[in-house]
Amino acid sequence: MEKPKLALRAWGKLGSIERVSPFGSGHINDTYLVEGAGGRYILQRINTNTFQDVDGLMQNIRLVTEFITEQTRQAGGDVGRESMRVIPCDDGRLCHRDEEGSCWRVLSYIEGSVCLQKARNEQDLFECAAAFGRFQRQLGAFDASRLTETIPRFHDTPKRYQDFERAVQQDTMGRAAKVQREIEFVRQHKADCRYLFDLQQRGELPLRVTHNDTKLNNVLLDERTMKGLCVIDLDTVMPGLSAHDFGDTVRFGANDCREDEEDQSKVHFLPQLYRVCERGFLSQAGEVLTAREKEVLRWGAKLMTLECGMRFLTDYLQGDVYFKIARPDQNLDRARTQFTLVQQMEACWDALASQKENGR
Ligand code: GN1
Ligand code: MG
Repeated sequence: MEKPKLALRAWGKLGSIERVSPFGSGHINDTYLVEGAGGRYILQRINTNTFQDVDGLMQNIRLVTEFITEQTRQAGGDVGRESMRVIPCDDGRLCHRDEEGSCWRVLSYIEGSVCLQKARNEQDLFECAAAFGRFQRQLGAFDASRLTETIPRFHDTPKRYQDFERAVQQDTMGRAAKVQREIEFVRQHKADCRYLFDLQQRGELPLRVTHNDTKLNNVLLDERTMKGLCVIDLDTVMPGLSAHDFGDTVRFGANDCREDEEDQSKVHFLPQLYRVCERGFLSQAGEVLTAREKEVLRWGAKLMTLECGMRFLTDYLQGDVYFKIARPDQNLDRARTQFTLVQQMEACWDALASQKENGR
């Protein structure tokens, strides 16, 4: 625990620190809860392999959180709890670089909030989807050109496919032979990878300010009412597609399994939960989305799940260098779970059409 405590010296203004403990379950950054005389805070070490332009990233977060805070104020909401705040170091910088080159930041801790790994019921999932729908609506008037692209081509699915093929060709760990079935599954979906990308290129889908990592555990709920309070993990806020934000909520939430389930017979995509996500998301974002955007939501669900599976499989082939793992084969299990979910979405594809499309 020495390094986090050392880093906190850059925030003398927080007063004496009593405890620093690991917090949350992110796959990329290291997160700690800081408790001290001045209250509770979140401390994070930013993964600088993943995020190379930390200053651009912190600037994005500052711009977006300030914008949301202002929107919340105007709507008469609870400013202290409905957006997180970046707490600058004593010298005014948004993050602190230590002697080893690690970057640290401090964020406000939202009191009376909970973060769930799995929805306990439909209402939890509805609140998650609604929180990301609201995020998109609140940022509807934000000029996306002010944002740095923190991970270039983050949800460029055709590019993710190319990265996957390269990892298969290189096979640096000698693992490809073991996962031929999974490789084949991805290859059968090569053409699908282009679907939303091409629509956007043709001007049929607009670029919006999107969150790009819209899973349940990136939303804080009020511990008393269990209503969505605030969206967290803003590292990947960038210009993007609304279908992707909707889709990642479905990927993580519209099922009854863990993301890294080892037993594929326990993995079930649940269409009724898909509808809950759709209702929740549209309850907030519906008024700003175009008819075309609403029509392609199911593609967002399928492609975010496929893309995430490709990324886990790519990382497995490359030796688990990107996503944190706690056990061998965890990335392979994560990939398999995503592919099972894709298959099950395909099995009920017609039923996932937007209500309007169904009514035609
Ligand atoms: C990562 O850091 P975390 O766990 O919120 C990843 C997402 C993946 C997700 C899979 C920057 O998010 O893209 O969808 O894991 N974030 C980054 O659970 O790559
Ligand atoms: Mg996260």
